[in-house]
Amino acid sequence: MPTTAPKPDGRHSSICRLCLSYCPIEVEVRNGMVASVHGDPTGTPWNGFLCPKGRALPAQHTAADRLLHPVRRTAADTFAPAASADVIADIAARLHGIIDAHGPQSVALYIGTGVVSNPTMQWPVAAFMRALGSPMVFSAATIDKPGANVAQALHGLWQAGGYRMEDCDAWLIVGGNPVIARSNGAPPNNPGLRLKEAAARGMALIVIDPRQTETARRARHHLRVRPGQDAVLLAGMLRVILAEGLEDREFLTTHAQGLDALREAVSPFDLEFVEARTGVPAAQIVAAARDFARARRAGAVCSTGPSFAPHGTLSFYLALCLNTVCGHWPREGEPAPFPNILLPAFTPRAQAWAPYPAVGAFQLSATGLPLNASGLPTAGLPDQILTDTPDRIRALLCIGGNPVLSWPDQRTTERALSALDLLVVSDFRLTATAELAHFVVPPPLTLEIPGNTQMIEWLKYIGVTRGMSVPWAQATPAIVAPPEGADLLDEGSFLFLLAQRMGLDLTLNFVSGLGPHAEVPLRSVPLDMSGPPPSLETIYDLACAGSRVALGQVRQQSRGALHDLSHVTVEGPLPGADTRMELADPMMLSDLEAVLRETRTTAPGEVLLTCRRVNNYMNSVGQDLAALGEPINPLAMHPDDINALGLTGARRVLVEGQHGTLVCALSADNTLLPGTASLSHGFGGRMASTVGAGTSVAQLVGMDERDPVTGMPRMTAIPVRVVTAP
Ligand SMILES: Nc1nc2c(c(=O)[nH]1)N[C@H]1C(S)=C(S)[C@@H](COP(=O)(O)OP(=O)(O)OC[C@H]3O[C@@H](n4cnc5c(=O)[nH]c(N)nc54)[C@H](O)[C@@H]3O)O[C@H]1N2
Ligand SMILES: Nc1nc2c(c(=O)[nH]1)N[C@H]1C(S)=C(S)[C@@H](COP(=O)(O)OP(=O)(O)OC[C@H]3O[C@@H](n4cnc5c(=O)[nH]c(N)nc54)[C@H](O)[C@@H]3O)O[C@H]1N2
Ligand code: SF4
Ligand SMILES: [Mo]
Repeated sequence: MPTTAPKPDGRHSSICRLCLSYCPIEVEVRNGMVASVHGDPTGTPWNGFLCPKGRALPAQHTAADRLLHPVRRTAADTFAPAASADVIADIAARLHGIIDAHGPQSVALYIGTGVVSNPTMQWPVAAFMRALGSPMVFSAATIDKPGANVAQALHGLWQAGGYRMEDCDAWLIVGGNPVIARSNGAPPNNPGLRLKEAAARGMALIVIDPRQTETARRARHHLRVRPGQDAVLLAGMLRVILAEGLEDREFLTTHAQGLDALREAVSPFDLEFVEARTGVPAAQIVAAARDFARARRAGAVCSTGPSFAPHGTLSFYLALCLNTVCGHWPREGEPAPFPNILLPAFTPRAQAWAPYPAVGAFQLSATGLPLNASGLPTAGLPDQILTDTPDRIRALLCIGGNPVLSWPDQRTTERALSALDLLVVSDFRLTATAELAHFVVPPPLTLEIPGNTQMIEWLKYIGVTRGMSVPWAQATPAIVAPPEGADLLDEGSFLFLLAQRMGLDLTLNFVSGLGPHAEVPLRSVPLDMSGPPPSLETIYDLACAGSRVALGQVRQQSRGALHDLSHVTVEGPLPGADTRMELADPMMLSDLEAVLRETRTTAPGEVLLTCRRVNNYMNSVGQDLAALGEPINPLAMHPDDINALGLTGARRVLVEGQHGTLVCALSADNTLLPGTASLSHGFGGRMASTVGAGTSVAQLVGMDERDPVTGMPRMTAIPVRVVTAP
């Protein structure tokens, strides 16, 4: 529950927390309400940046469709308002009934991207499920970039992390567009400007993307890969580097193993083969590989493009191999690239962490999908609800997520959610998912709760070259109070009160690090269950305990501040250390061989549908706000394809895939690679309803091609036909 007193009328410093850029803002408060939001102009490392989503924060807070009190489904299938205390009592009773009959495993929890807006939810969420005794914890991370964590487990890690882009002479982004998506693959602070500055100082930006994105336009080498062929291209680059002797032999001798096996595995990926498969001219591959390898410092980062394609984990793995083969890891004496600010102080070392298990023993019985280094595969959740085995999931708590529009195979998702005995949604509006819920419990919005920048620092654990690359920290109190008369519960308080009602004890666990390689030992903090829930500031105090810079100090600098952490340098390895990173994981090399043999081609008339993000919307958030324009989500195609397929002049088209069809608007877009099309996700509503604007691409995504480890289905490079809509 928000505990900080709201601010008086006037301008106040805060942080936009709609995406992981966490832009510093100034909020104009009038009559106790958010009147307008501006980028903070006072010389922050964001340079006053603010995007349309941030400007629309006031509209989000005052939206007419915002839920201001819990609702429960009635016998007549409508929603009736209810007091939060009553709703908690009802949910507790129903959970007790389900657990008594079927065991704790029948209760699952899904935590979505809402965690970006209120990170305090993550610890009580995990604590609640531990207390319940259910392993069924799912998150949006496993339909985002699960291959990142699995690849890091298979490859091992560099204890000091990867380089920051700001220090690099070459930088490789595979299937990401940080100029628009902001938080992936470039510094979080105004990535568009940072990429421009980097290009101006001569950094070789290499972008692998079928589309000529806003990011690719700033690149020295834009490799316009055919969708789904990233592993082939990365293997080809590795082959060039090894054939030309550009590897860092000294580094490899001490810190890696498996070089000979990797060399052999990539040897069939010669330039002729790679050009034919990827569509990227051989000369470009060679030039990019040389720039990457010869750089004094460089980094490679994969984002959603390769993640959503088949062999996603392999692409992440090969990107790590590129870093290691070229020795692009920070050495002893260099400044620590990601030293932690609001995360605990730790000792970054020029030493490898050995690989660790990528797959756990627990499996989802319906699909056989295992618990893996990124968590339990969300794409296996619907089957685990629809299965008729005794261990089926019967209740789902959905916290800050919108499965109907974000999970693959929308038809199956809706069928599964409708089959639940209990669906509880924490969201601030009646989303396509909330429409299927038995209870919806709305939280306060970002400017009504405190926050700080710790969350961005976490990104380094899900991608070694990501995270807070400027030593910046900021904290914000709640700026305004929730609307008068509202009955709102932040996610942690909701779960605390539910646990209290169910007689469960919650213990918050704080970890920083990956797998077994925590930077500091795990801290467990049992909560006092006898009184009210801890305030969000209390949870932040616990989460930031032992931080390199004290949260109390950060709170006092309300505009945020840079901290001089230049004294934190990379230290030498521990004496006798002989841990190595692995270049030839057997599972990865056998997947590479499978890639080599693949002969999939598109049939005549088919195009490959790709994913993309748009500036005005954060996944499914914002489409209801008039301030952000009309949410159309047209299918984008290259004008030549529109011509060739006889679609010239068509306003609406029918997109037919193996898993469904979709009617959508058509737009000509000459940034697309001919033979591809693109659609964003998060638009539209339920399949049967007319609620929601734009079209939901989840209707075209299937689940039959799930990665055996991460469960990631094919969410890009989907073959479709496009015809004029009747
Ligand atoms: N404005 C805005 N910002 C966001 C979001 C948003 O919805 N809107 N969402 C947030 C979230 S949850 C995430 S995970 C991040 C995602 O951040 P990014 O991963 O940067 O997302 P995109 O901008 O969609 O970039 C993906 C790119 O992959 C390309 N691509 C598609 N298929 C392939 C392929 O097979 N191979 C390669 N190499 N490229 C391919 C697409 O053309 C696209 O340019 O953005 C976050 N930030
Ligand atoms: N086809 C296709 N599918 C995709 C993707 C794609 O590009 N294409 N992208 C994938 C990726 S990268 C991701 S991360 C997932 C996203 O999957 P989800 O996280 O399930 O989807 P979102 O649309 O981000 O839903 C976030 C929900 O949280 C709510 N919310 C926002 N802030 C708060 C808050 O503070 N508290 C609470 N309780 N709720 C809040 C919002 O209203 C919204 O309904 O989707 C994945 N699915
Ligand atoms: S990029 Fe836009 S949505 Fe993201 S934090 Fe900044 S202003 Fe907010
Ligand atoms: Mo995501």
